[in-house]
Amino acid sequence: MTALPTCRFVVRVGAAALFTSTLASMASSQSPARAGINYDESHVAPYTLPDPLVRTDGTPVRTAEQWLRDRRPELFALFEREVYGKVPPAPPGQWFETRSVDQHALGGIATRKEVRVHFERGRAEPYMDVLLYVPNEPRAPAPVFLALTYGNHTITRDTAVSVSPHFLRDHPLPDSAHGQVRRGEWRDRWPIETIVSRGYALAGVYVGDLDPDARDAIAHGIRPHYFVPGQAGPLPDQWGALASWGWGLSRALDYLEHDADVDARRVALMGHSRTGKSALWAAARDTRFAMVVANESGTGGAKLSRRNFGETVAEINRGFPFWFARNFHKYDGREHDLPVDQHELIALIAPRPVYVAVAADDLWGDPRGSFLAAKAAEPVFALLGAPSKLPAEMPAVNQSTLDGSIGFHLRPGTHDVTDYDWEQFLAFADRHLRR
Ligand code: GTR
Repeated sequence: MTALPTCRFVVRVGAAALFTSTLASMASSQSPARAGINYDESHVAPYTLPDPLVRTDGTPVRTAEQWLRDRRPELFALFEREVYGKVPPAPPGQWFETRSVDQHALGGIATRKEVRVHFERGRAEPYMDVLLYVPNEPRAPAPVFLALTYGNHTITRDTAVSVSPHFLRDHPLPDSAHGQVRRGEWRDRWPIETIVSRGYALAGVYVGDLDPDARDAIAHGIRPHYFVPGQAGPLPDQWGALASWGWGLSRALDYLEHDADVDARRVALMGHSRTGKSALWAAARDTRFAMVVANESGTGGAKLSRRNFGETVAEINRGFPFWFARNFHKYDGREHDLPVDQHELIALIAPRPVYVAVAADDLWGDPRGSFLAAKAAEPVFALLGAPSKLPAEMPAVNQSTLDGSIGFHLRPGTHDVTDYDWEQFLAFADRHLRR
C-alpha cells in the first residue's frame, strides 16, 4: 500500500474514553483512506434506525409471541430478499464420509477427524470437508466452536490436516509441496490447544469448498448445482457467497448432529470479518446454532449500514460484488432506503447469545457502529426474556461485557483475531454453553 501522510484524528468512544489513531496505521490495517469514506465521528450524518419491534405495516410488537409469529418472519424475509439471498434446503442426498481419525492429535489432548460432507449421492462433487478437533478429556459430548476457514490446513501446523483440492484449485501453485500451500498461515488466529483444553471442540470448513472468495468464480462453487436448468446466475434475491458459506455452516451442523463426540445443541459459530458476516446470517437463518461470535464483522455484519462511518454499502458491493444478493446493490449510496439495518440481524438471533467484538484501529469496520447495532438489538432480547447488560455507552478498550445475552468488547489494535479475543469468546461461551 502506498505511504500516506500521517494525519491525526480522534474518535469519540462513549462519553469518557478517547483513542487516537493515524491514517498511516489505517493504511497498514483494514482501514484504507479512500475517497468518499468517512472516518470522522463529527461527520456522521443523523440517521434513524428501523425499529425491530414495529412491523412494516406500523403495528407495534408487544409480546414474544408476536415477535416469533409476525415480526421475526417478516424481518427474516427482508434480509433474505434484499441483503443475503435465498438458499436451498439441505440437499436430500447429503451423506458423510469419515476420511481420517487420529485419537492422539495435539500431543494427545484431542481427537482429530476429517469428514467429507457429500451434498449429492452418486457424484464426487460438490462436497466440503469438516476438520474437527475434539477434546479427549472429559469424554462427554463437547460443545463446539464452528468456523469458516481460509483453508483448514492454514489454521494449524498439524501436517496431517489435508489440503482441500478446492484450495489447490483456488491457489494454483507450481507444485503443491508442503510449505507452499500456506500450511499454518493463520495459526495465530486459532489457539486450538487452548480451545480444546477449555473443553470445546473446534470444527473448521474451508470457504472455497462452498464458494471461492473471488470474482467471477461462481462456476467453481456450489450455487450452480442448485440452479434450475438453463439458469445462468443467481436471481436478484438468491444467494451470494456470504449466504453460500453460511449454508455450508448449516451443512456442517447437519454432520455434527451425527457425531456422538460433540453436542450439536451447543454449537457456537465464530467468524471474523467476512466470515463473521456469514456467521451472523447463518445463525439468524438456522436456529439450531446455540450462539454466535462476530469478530470485526463490519459492513453486512454487525456494523450499522446507515451510520456513515467506514466501509459503505457501495464500497463493499464494488469490492466484493459476489458476496451479497444482487438486490443489495440497489442500496449503493442509498443506505437509508434499506428496509432493515444490521441491529435487526443481531435481533433475529435472539434469544440466543451473540458476542460482538471490535478493534479500535479497525475503523473500516466501524467499532462504534457495531456497538450501537448491538445496543439497538437489546429490546428484542429483553422481550424474549434474555436481557443483555451492555453499558449505555461503548466501553473503553479491554472492558469486555461477558454477562447477559449480548457480549461485547473493544480491544486495541487492528483487524485481526488475537488471543485476547479468544479469551473473551471462551469466557462468554462458558457462561452460556457449559453444563
Ligand atoms: C475487507 C472488506 C471488509 C471485511 C474484510 C475481511 O476488505 O471490505 O468488509 O470483510 O475485507 O474480510 O477481512
